[in-house]
Amino acid sequence: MNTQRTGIFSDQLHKKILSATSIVAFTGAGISAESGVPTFRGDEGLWKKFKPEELANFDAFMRNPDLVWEWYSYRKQIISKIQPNPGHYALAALERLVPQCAVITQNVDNLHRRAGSTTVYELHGNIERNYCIGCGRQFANQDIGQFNRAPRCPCGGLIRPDVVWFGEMLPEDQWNASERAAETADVFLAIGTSAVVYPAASLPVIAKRSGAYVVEINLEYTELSRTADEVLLGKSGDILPQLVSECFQNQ
Ligand code: BV8
Repeated sequence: MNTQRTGIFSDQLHKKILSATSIVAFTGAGISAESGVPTFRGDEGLWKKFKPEELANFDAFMRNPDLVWEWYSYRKQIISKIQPNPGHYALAALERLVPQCAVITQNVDNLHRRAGSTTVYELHGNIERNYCIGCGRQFANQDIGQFNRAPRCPCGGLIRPDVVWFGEMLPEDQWNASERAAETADVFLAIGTSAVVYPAASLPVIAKRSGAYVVEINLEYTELSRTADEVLLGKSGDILPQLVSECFQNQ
């Protein structure tokens, strides 16, 4: 039981964090919710209006490139207007306080890097990058402007967002680095994820099996809660800054 506590958090969690050589933060859409990025499966979640199979897969894109592109244009516009929140900044601060600290994110919004995290593994790509499905040429968002029709490359090929769609492999280098980080973590923080998308959702289990102390930070219990050593219910934008300042107040 982790009942013993001097501050908000259990003494056990304090001990684990302060003695950790490696801390991994595994994040999902929930960590960006307080920045104004809609989550996927919440009440007003992105998938509410659309079904993943309709939009976030290659066949849907080839069947109706303009509809899929319109959805990504809408999300790109949201992401171009938002800022990282205290949860992102707390993880960037943690990277400066712990010998090894990696962020493994399922998010495509680039907010961890914008908050100052430097070791960030993007499992599902990055919505600020795009590429031609014909010749592979890369395009930044500003190179292609805001289209509601799928833009075309000078070679004539369709341009798609550089995100991982359902049924697509994750970037091998990002997955391998994430698996290694999960296997060697002393503390594994699973933050703002419903833990239903694989293989990403297997990382907390890999960490647990490899001996990590697994802590879930979420508004509610999830598939992952039974695996976690501790579940901290609340907003990540509140909990993460409190956790970092309480554990490292003397540094
Ligand atoms: C693959 C990028 C190999 C695009 C995304 C059956 C069983 C198991 C697996 C499968 C299966 N059938 C198919 C599969 C594989 C499939 C899969 O897992 N499907 C699921 C749905 C069953 N996976 C794949 O296809 C993956 N590839 O397997 O490759 C392969 C290859 C070929 C053939 C076969 C296999 C690729 C998956 C990647 C899909 N791409 N996104 C885009 O963004 O447009 S997934 C999408 O979901 C996002 O990346 C998102 O990050 C991810 C997970 O969602 P969450 O981040 O968890 O967000 P969600 O809204 O669900 O939850 C938010 C949470 O935050 C909630 O719990 C909420 O309570 C909490 N929260 C909210 N606010 C706060 C908060 N917490 C704290 N503070 C707050 N303020």
